Amino acid sequence: MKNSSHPGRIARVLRWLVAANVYIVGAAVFVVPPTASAQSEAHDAGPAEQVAAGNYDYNGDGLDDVVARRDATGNLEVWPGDGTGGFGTKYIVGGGWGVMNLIETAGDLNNDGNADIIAREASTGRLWFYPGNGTTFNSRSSIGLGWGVMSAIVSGHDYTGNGNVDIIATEAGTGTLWLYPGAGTGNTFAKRIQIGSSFHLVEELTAVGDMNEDGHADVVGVRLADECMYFYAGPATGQFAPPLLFDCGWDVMESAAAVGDFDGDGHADWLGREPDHNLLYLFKGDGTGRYSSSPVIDFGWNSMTIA
Ligand SMILES: [Ca+2]
Ligand SMILES: [Ca+2]
Ligand SMILES: [Ca+2]
Ligand SMILES: [Ca+2]
Repeated sequence: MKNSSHPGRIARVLRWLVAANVYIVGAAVFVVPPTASAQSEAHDAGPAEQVAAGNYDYNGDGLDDVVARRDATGNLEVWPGDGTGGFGTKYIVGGGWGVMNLIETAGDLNNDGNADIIAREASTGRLWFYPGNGTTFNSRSSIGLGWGVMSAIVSGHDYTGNGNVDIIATEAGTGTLWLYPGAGTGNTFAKRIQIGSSFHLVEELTAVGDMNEDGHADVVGVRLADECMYFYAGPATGQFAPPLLFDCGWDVMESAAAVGDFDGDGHADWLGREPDHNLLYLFKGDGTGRYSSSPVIDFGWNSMTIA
């Protein structure tokens, strides 16, 4: 997918149609989650917005933001969301992030109300916890060593149902998908649990939150076999539901990233980047696991690593 020479002409055309709000891709291939509508009613009856969207507010204004590293400088930047799908003025929160080979949003991992991030140090494989303070980040602490064997590490949501944010990671060599149950402190986790297998065949694993609003956080990922994105409905019993195909054409896309409810309509959304045209897309979740449209919201993000 990151190889832009990969044949993807049809997918690229479809992508542009989607950008023009012609919903061919989603309409053609999406399979509706079988229990989505019934459980959406339960969601409507309860205060589940926090579950659906997660915490992506890094500047403390209540609106979801994007964190990204400018790769040329190693600076970490906060791009404040404006609540309607656009950005306010970005600001730099610090330098030296070039030593990290993974930076991910982590929601409120330590339960203090501020969105946090995790990052993996390339030279050591150590995973670091950076607690947000509503503007930048407080002093980091170590989650632990050994994370270099993971091809994906995502966080930001509670997958066990105890109210604490967890980490999910794919072990590259075995394809095992691991769940690390969070303890609510940011840097301590209970014994990991295997929640999936063959995830080495899935890239762009993204902890998008509760996209179908059934009270359980979900993930999406792109299968290498067909470059299509699949929806993995969140677990009620520790395992994800069988994947549902919902969006193809990801041979021309990359950098899927969770972003909370970025347009402020109450449904969790996610980002994706098209490197050929250096465009940043917002996939607007519709509350059923699908997205209603995917407008281009910015350009020039090829030089960034999106957390
Ligand atoms: Ca914000
Ligand atoms: Ca926090
Ligand atoms: Ca869900
Ligand atoms: Ca939304």
